[in-house]
Amino acid sequence: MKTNFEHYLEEKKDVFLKELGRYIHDLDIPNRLKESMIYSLEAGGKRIRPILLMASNEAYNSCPNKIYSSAVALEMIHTYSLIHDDLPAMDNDDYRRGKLTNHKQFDEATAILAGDGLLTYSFSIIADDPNLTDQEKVHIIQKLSKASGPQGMVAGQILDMEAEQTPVNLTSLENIHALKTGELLSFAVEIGAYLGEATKEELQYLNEFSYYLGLIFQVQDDLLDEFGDPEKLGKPVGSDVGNDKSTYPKLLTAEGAVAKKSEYLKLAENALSQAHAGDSTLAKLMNYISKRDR
Ligand code: GRG
Repeated sequence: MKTNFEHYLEEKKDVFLKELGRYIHDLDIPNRLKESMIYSLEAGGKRIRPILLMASNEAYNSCPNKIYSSAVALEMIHTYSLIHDDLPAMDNDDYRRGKLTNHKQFDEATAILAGDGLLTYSFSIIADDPNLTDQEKVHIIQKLSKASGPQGMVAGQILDMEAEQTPVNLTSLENIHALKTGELLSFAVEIGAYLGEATKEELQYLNEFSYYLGLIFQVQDDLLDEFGDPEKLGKPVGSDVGNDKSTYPKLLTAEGAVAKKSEYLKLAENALSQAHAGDSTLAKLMNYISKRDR
Protein backbone atom coordinates (compact mmCIF):
# COMPACT_ATOMS: atom_id res chain seq x y z
CA MET A 1 0.00 0.00 0.00
CA LYS A 2 1.23 3.46 -0.87
CA THR A 3 2.01 5.99 1.86
CA ASN A 4 0.52 9.49 1.87
CA PHE A 5 3.88 10.80 0.83
CA GLU A 6 4.05 8.43 -2.16
CA HIS A 7 0.59 9.64 -3.18
CA TYR A 8 1.82 13.21 -2.82
CA LEU A 9 4.81 12.51 -5.12
CA GLU A 10 2.55 10.92 -7.73
CA GLU A 11 0.02 13.72 -7.61
CA LYS A 12 2.68 16.42 -7.99
CA LYS A 13 4.36 14.51 -10.79
CA ASP A 14 1.05 14.28 -12.68
CA VAL A 15 0.35 17.99 -12.25
CA PHE A 16 3.86 18.77 -13.41
CA LEU A 17 3.66 16.51 -16.48
CA LYS A 18 0.41 18.16 -17.53
CA GLU A 19 2.05 21.58 -17.32
CA LEU A 20 5.15 20.35 -19.14
CA GLY A 21 2.98 19.02 -21.96
CA ARG A 22 1.34 22.41 -22.40
CA TYR A 23 4.71 23.98 -23.12
CA ILE A 24 6.13 21.39 -25.44
CA HIS A 25 3.46 19.61 -27.48
CA ASP A 26 2.15 22.63 -29.42
CA LEU A 27 5.59 24.07 -30.02
CA ASP A 28 6.03 24.85 -33.71
CA ILE A 29 9.65 23.78 -34.30
CA PRO A 30 11.40 21.35 -36.69
CA ASN A 31 10.15 17.80 -36.19
CA ARG A 32 13.40 16.03 -35.41
CA LEU A 33 14.40 18.66 -32.86
CA LYS A 34 11.00 18.44 -31.20
CA GLU A 35 11.10 14.64 -31.12
CA SER A 36 14.55 14.68 -29.58
CA MET A 37 13.61 17.28 -26.92
CA ILE A 38 10.41 15.39 -26.04
CA TYR A 39 12.27 12.05 -25.98
CA SER A 40 14.45 13.17 -23.07
CA LEU A 41 11.82 15.30 -21.34
CA GLU A 42 9.43 12.36 -21.24
CA ALA A 43 11.99 9.62 -20.60
CA GLY A 44 10.94 9.33 -16.96
CA GLY A 45 12.95 10.80 -14.13
CA LYS A 46 11.94 11.47 -10.57
CA ARG A 47 11.03 15.15 -11.20
CA ILE A 48 12.64 16.00 -7.88
CA ARG A 49 13.39 19.59 -8.83
CA PRO A 50 9.86 20.65 -9.88
CA ILE A 51 8.38 18.77 -6.91
CA LEU A 52 10.79 20.57 -4.55
CA LEU A 53 9.72 23.88 -6.07
CA MET A 54 6.03 23.05 -5.57
CA ALA A 55 6.59 21.83 -2.00
CA SER A 56 8.60 24.90 -1.12
CA ASN A 57 5.83 27.14 -2.43
CA GLU A 58 3.27 25.22 -0.36
CA ALA A 59 5.37 25.74 2.77
CA TYR A 60 4.65 29.49 2.50
CA ASN A 61 1.78 31.31 0.72
CA SER A 62 0.91 28.79 -1.93
CA CYS A 63 0.28 30.32 -5.39
CA PRO A 64 0.13 27.39 -7.87
CA ASN A 65 -0.47 29.49 -10.99
CA LYS A 66 2.73 31.41 -10.54
CA ILE A 67 5.11 28.49 -10.08
CA TYR A 68 4.62 26.20 -13.08
CA SER A 69 6.69 28.18 -15.58
CA SER A 70 9.69 28.06 -13.22
CA ALA A 71 9.15 24.35 -12.50
CA VAL A 72 9.00 23.52 -16.23
CA ALA A 73 11.97 25.74 -17.09
CA LEU A 74 14.01 24.13 -14.33
CA GLU A 75 13.28 20.58 -15.47
CA MET A 76 14.15 21.59 -19.05
CA ILE A 77 17.54 22.84 -17.91
CA HIS A 78 18.10 19.69 -15.85
CA THR A 79 17.19 17.59 -18.92
CA TYR A 80 19.56 19.56 -21.16
CA SER A 81 22.38 19.00 -18.65
CA LEU A 82 21.79 15.24 -18.67
CA ILE A 83 21.70 15.09 -22.50
CA HIS A 84 25.00 16.96 -22.74
CA ASP A 85 26.56 15.06 -19.81
CA ASP A 86 25.88 11.76 -21.63
CA LEU A 87 27.61 12.87 -24.88
CA PRO A 88 30.80 11.12 -26.05
CA ALA A 89 32.82 14.27 -25.26
CA MET A 90 31.68 14.05 -21.62
CA ASP A 91 30.59 10.81 -19.94
CA ASN A 92 29.92 8.87 -23.14
CA ASP A 93 26.96 6.95 -21.70
CA ASP A 94 24.64 4.73 -23.71
CA TYR A 95 21.78 4.44 -21.20
CA ARG A 96 19.90 6.78 -18.92
CA ARG A 97 16.70 5.99 -17.03
CA GLY A 98 16.67 2.57 -18.69
CA LYS A 99 16.49 4.03 -22.20
CA LEU A 100 19.06 4.87 -24.85
CA THR A 101 20.69 8.24 -24.25
CA ASN A 102 19.61 11.02 -26.59
CA HIS A 103 22.66 10.85 -28.90
CA LYS A 104 22.27 7.06 -29.18
CA GLN A 105 18.58 7.32 -30.02
CA PHE A 106 19.10 10.21 -32.46
CA ASP A 107 22.68 11.33 -33.21
CA GLU A 108 25.27 13.55 -31.58
CA ALA A 109 24.44 16.76 -33.45
CA THR A 110 20.72 16.37 -32.73
CA ALA A 111 21.42 15.71 -29.04
CA ILE A 112 23.57 18.85 -28.78
CA LEU A 113 20.83 20.90 -30.43
CA ALA A 114 18.08 19.36 -28.28
CA GLY A 115 20.07 20.41 -25.20
CA ASP A 116 20.64 23.90 -26.62
CA GLY A 117 16.94 24.16 -27.45
CA LEU A 118 15.85 23.12 -23.95
CA LEU A 119 18.26 25.55 -22.28
CA THR A 120 17.28 28.59 -24.30
CA TYR A 121 13.54 27.84 -24.46
CA SER A 122 13.41 27.61 -20.67
CA PHE A 123 14.16 31.32 -20.25
CA SER A 124 11.44 32.41 -22.65
CA ILE A 125 8.93 30.25 -20.78
CA ILE A 126 9.46 32.46 -17.74
CA ALA A 127 9.62 35.71 -19.72
CA ASP A 128 6.27 34.88 -21.40
CA ASP A 129 4.37 33.81 -18.26
CA PRO A 130 1.37 36.17 -17.91
CA ASN A 131 0.97 35.21 -14.23
CA LEU A 132 4.28 36.79 -13.21
CA THR A 133 5.07 40.48 -12.75
CA ASP A 134 8.02 41.93 -14.69
CA GLN A 135 9.99 42.17 -11.45
CA GLU A 136 9.36 38.50 -10.65
CA LYS A 137 10.39 37.47 -14.18
CA VAL A 138 13.70 39.33 -13.98
CA HIS A 139 14.40 37.89 -10.52
CA ILE A 140 13.66 34.30 -11.59
CA ILE A 141 15.59 34.54 -14.87
CA GLN A 142 18.59 36.04 -13.09
CA LYS A 143 18.57 33.26 -10.44
CA LEU A 144 18.09 30.50 -13.02
CA SER A 145 20.87 31.81 -15.21
CA LYS A 146 23.25 32.03 -12.25
CA ALA A 147 22.36 28.58 -10.93
CA SER A 148 22.72 26.82 -14.28
CA GLY A 149 25.51 28.82 -15.91
CA PRO A 150 29.26 29.34 -15.51
CA GLN A 151 28.87 30.43 -11.88
CA GLY A 152 26.76 27.36 -11.07
CA MET A 153 26.14 23.99 -12.72
CA VAL A 154 28.47 24.54 -15.70
CA ALA A 155 31.29 25.49 -13.31
CA GLY A 156 30.58 22.33 -11.28
CA GLN A 157 30.70 20.22 -14.43
CA ILE A 158 34.15 21.43 -15.52
CA LEU A 159 35.55 21.12 -12.00
CA ASP A 160 34.10 17.60 -11.88
CA MET A 161 35.80 16.70 -15.16
CA GLU A 162 39.11 18.05 -13.89
CA ALA A 163 38.71 16.06 -10.69
CA GLU A 164 38.56 12.86 -12.75
CA GLN A 165 42.22 13.38 -13.57
CA THR A 166 43.36 14.68 -10.17
CA PRO A 167 41.80 13.33 -6.97
CA VAL A 168 40.47 16.08 -4.67
CA ASN A 169 39.89 16.48 -0.92
CA LEU A 170 36.51 16.63 0.82
CA THR A 171 36.25 20.45 0.75
CA SER A 172 36.81 20.54 -3.02
CA LEU A 173 34.39 17.66 -3.50
CA GLU A 174 31.71 19.56 -1.55
CA ASN A 175 32.31 22.64 -3.70
CA ILE A 176 31.98 20.65 -6.93
CA HIS A 177 28.69 19.08 -5.83
CA ALA A 178 27.29 22.33 -4.45
CA LEU A 179 27.80 23.83 -7.92
CA LYS A 180 27.00 20.87 -10.12
CA THR A 181 23.95 19.51 -8.31
CA GLY A 182 23.19 21.88 -5.43
CA GLU A 183 22.61 25.07 -7.39
CA LEU A 184 19.59 23.75 -9.31
CA LEU A 185 18.10 22.21 -6.16
CA SER A 186 18.61 25.57 -4.40
CA PHE A 187 16.87 27.37 -7.24
CA ALA A 188 13.87 25.07 -6.80
CA VAL A 189 13.60 25.67 -3.07
CA GLU A 190 14.34 29.38 -3.26
CA ILE A 191 11.97 30.28 -6.10
CA GLY A 192 9.08 28.27 -4.64
CA ALA A 193 9.49 30.17 -1.37
CA TYR A 194 10.14 33.53 -3.06
CA LEU A 195 6.88 33.29 -5.01
CA GLY A 196 5.21 32.21 -1.76
CA GLU A 197 6.46 35.45 -0.20
CA ALA A 198 8.88 33.96 2.31
CA THR A 199 10.85 36.60 4.23
CA LYS A 200 14.48 37.48 3.47
CA GLU A 201 15.58 35.66 6.61
CA GLU A 202 13.58 32.55 5.73
CA LEU A 203 15.15 32.60 2.25
CA GLN A 204 18.61 32.74 3.78
CA TYR A 205 17.94 29.68 5.93
CA LEU A 206 16.43 27.90 2.93
CA ASN A 207 19.63 28.61 1.06
CA GLU A 208 21.57 26.85 3.82
CA PHE A 209 19.05 23.99 3.78
CA SER A 210 19.44 23.55 0.03
CA TYR A 211 23.22 23.55 0.23
CA TYR A 212 23.11 20.51 2.50
CA LEU A 213 20.29 18.98 0.47
CA GLY A 214 22.58 19.05 -2.59
CA LEU A 215 25.33 17.30 -0.64
CA ILE A 216 22.88 14.70 0.73
CA PHE A 217 21.70 14.08 -2.84
CA GLN A 218 25.28 13.58 -3.94
CA VAL A 219 26.45 11.27 -1.12
CA GLN A 220 23.49 9.06 -1.98
CA ASP A 221 24.37 9.27 -5.69
CA ASP A 222 27.91 8.07 -4.93
CA LEU A 223 26.63 5.26 -2.69
CA LEU A 224 24.17 4.17 -5.39
CA ASP A 225 26.92 4.14 -8.00
CA GLU A 226 28.83 1.69 -5.83
CA PHE A 227 26.09 -0.35 -4.17
CA GLY A 228 22.87 0.43 -6.10
CA ASP A 229 20.69 -1.87 -8.20
CA PRO A 230 21.28 -1.24 -11.94
CA GLU A 231 17.71 -2.37 -12.70
CA LYS A 232 16.24 0.32 -10.47
CA LEU A 233 18.74 2.95 -11.56
CA GLY A 234 18.20 2.28 -15.26
CA LYS A 235 21.95 2.42 -15.94
CA PRO A 236 25.04 0.39 -15.11
CA VAL A 237 26.67 0.91 -11.69
CA GLY A 238 30.35 1.01 -10.75
CA SER A 239 31.38 3.79 -13.14
CA ASP A 240 33.21 5.63 -10.31
CA VAL A 241 34.90 2.56 -8.81
CA GLY A 242 37.27 1.75 -11.65
CA ASN A 243 38.74 5.24 -12.07
CA ASP A 244 40.51 7.81 -9.87
CA LYS A 245 37.41 9.95 -9.45
CA SER A 246 36.97 11.19 -5.88
CA THR A 247 33.68 10.12 -4.34
CA TYR A 248 32.35 10.13 -0.77
CA PRO A 249 32.88 6.36 -0.29
CA LYS A 250 36.40 6.62 -1.74
CA LEU A 251 37.40 9.54 0.48
CA LEU A 252 35.60 8.42 3.64
CA THR A 253 34.79 4.67 3.19
CA ALA A 254 31.17 3.57 2.78
CA GLU A 255 30.49 3.84 6.56
CA GLY A 256 32.13 7.27 6.63
CA ALA A 257 29.97 8.42 3.72
CA VAL A 258 26.81 7.30 5.54
CA ALA A 259 27.97 9.12 8.70
CA LYS A 260 28.69 12.27 6.65
CA LYS A 261 25.18 12.07 5.21
CA SER A 262 23.72 11.99 8.75
CA GLU A 263 25.77 15.09 9.61
CA TYR A 264 24.41 16.92 6.55
CA LEU A 265 20.87 15.77 7.43
CA LYS A 266 21.10 17.33 10.91
CA LEU A 267 22.42 20.62 9.53
CA ALA A 268 19.74 20.69 6.83
CA GLU A 269 17.00 19.92 9.36
CA ASN A 270 18.15 22.71 11.61
CA ALA A 271 18.21 25.26 8.76
CA LEU A 272 14.75 24.15 7.66
CA SER A 273 13.22 24.74 11.10
CA GLN A 274 14.86 28.18 11.24
CA ALA A 275 13.11 28.86 7.91
CA HIS A 276 9.81 27.95 9.66
CA ALA A 277 9.38 24.97 7.32
CA GLY A 278 10.49 22.16 9.64
CA ASP A 279 7.08 20.48 9.43
CA SER A 280 6.60 21.00 5.72
CA THR A 281 6.82 18.47 2.90
CA LEU A 282 10.36 19.76 2.27
CA ALA A 283 11.48 17.72 5.28
CA LYS A 284 9.88 14.58 3.82
CA LEU A 285 11.50 15.27 0.44
CA MET A 286 14.87 15.59 2.13
CA ASN A 287 14.47 12.15 3.71
CA TYR A 288 13.31 10.72 0.40
CA ILE A 289 16.38 12.15 -1.38
CA SER A 290 18.61 10.77 1.35
CA LYS A 291 17.20 7.24 1.08
CA ARG A 292 16.39 7.10 -2.64
CA ASP A 293 17.26 3.87 -4.48
CA ARG A 294 17.02 5.25 -8.01
C1 GRG B 1 26.58 19.25 -19.15
C2 GRG B 1 26.57 21.62 -18.29
C3 GRG B 1 26.43 20.20 -18.03
C4 GRG B 1 26.16 19.81 -16.77
C5 GRG B 1 25.92 18.44 -16.37
C6 GRG B 1 23.79 17.39 -13.80
C7 GRG B 1 25.06 17.16 -14.47
C8 GRG B 1 25.83 18.37 -14.89
C9 GRG B 1 25.50 15.95 -14.77
C10 GRG B 1 24.77 14.70 -14.48
C11 GRG B 1 25.68 13.69 -13.93
C12 GRG B 1 25.38 13.37 -12.52
C13 GRG B 1 25.30 11.94 -12.21
C14 GRG B 1 25.23 14.34 -11.64
C15 GRG B 1 25.04 14.16 -10.22
C16 GRG B 1 23.66 13.91 -9.74
C17 GRG B 1 22.56 14.14 -10.67
C18 GRG B 1 22.29 15.53 -11.11
C19 GRG B 1 21.85 13.10 -11.04
C20 GRG B 1 20.70 13.14 -11.94
O1 GRG B 1 19.61 13.78 -11.33
P1 GRG B 1 18.30 12.99 -10.92
O2 GRG B 1 18.65 11.82 -10.07
O3 GRG B 1 17.84 12.46 -12.33
O4 GRG B 1 17.31 13.95 -10.36
P2 GRG B 1 16.38 12.05 -12.88
O5 GRG B 1 16.69 10.98 -13.91
O6 GRG B 1 15.54 11.54 -11.77
O7 GRG B 1 15.84 13.29 -13.51
